[in-house]
Amino acid sequence: MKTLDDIIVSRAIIEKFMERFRDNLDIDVAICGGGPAGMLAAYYLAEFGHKVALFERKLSVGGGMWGGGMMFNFIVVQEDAVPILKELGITPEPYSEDGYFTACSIRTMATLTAKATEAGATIFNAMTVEDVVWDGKRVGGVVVNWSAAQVAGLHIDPLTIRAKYVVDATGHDTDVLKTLVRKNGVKLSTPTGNILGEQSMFALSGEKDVVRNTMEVYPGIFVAGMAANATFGGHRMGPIFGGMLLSGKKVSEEIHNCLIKQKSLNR
Ligand code: 48H
Repeated sequence: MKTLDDIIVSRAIIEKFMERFRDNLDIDVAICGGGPAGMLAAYYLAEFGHKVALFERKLSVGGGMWGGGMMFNFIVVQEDAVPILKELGITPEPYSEDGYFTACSIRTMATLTAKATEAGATIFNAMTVEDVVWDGKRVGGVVVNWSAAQVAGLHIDPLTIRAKYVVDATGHDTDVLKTLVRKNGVKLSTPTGNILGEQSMFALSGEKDVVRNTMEVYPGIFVAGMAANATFGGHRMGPIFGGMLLSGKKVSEEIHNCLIKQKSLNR
């Protein structure tokens, strides 16, 4: 290269980003949060051929996976979730105790990120989902803004993404569902109609709960990962990640079935 024009560099970045953003204004699935559950949902939904975008408020996706357990950067997975990791190209190592496997948290998340984007999922990082689109009956998209604008406390209006389905995979906070309930007083499909809040550590129960609690909790919005347990009052489980992976897979399958049904009705 003989010359290097700074303006061409800027133009290339601006054009590519705008193209991508414009292309994702009307999508099949908007995933809120790029932890393991959200990333796995993005991977499978893209593999199914749906148009999926994931919005992550931090600069990097990965959520709580990078830190393993107390920053010891390994995760433990149980036997049920091993096939998922193998499908991604990660072979977890059997631990000396039967049924327990370990994997490097950095390699797992980096691989998952590569696989999800290769499959066709689009990731928007440094963007916060600050609200949902709601017509009084159903959630129909997300309202996004730059996380930096929120951190700076700037009064900047957001932009809107239309989506056939929304997944709250925001982890312990259940951030998006909380906003839906707080602003609109809607009744969820929980025993009280409200967000129940997670219970204390009990890994065995928490891991079962997280898969069972992964579902459409109000028309148009699903919960997955730790957000599912926080919604339905399931237990936390510490740094065992099989449940998060299985939850991400389950939500993708449920939404895939809904989208297939919708598409055949529209034919
Ligand atoms: C955009 C947002 C917003 C928002 C938050 O916490 P996560 O890793 O979530 P999961 O459910 O995939 O995995 C949970 C796991 O990491 C964990 O915490 C476990 C197993 N805990 C057990 C225990 O006992 O403690 O990721 C959620 C992601 C994060 O990256 C957030 O930054 C992001 O969601 N996020 N993104 N808009 N409003 N709120």
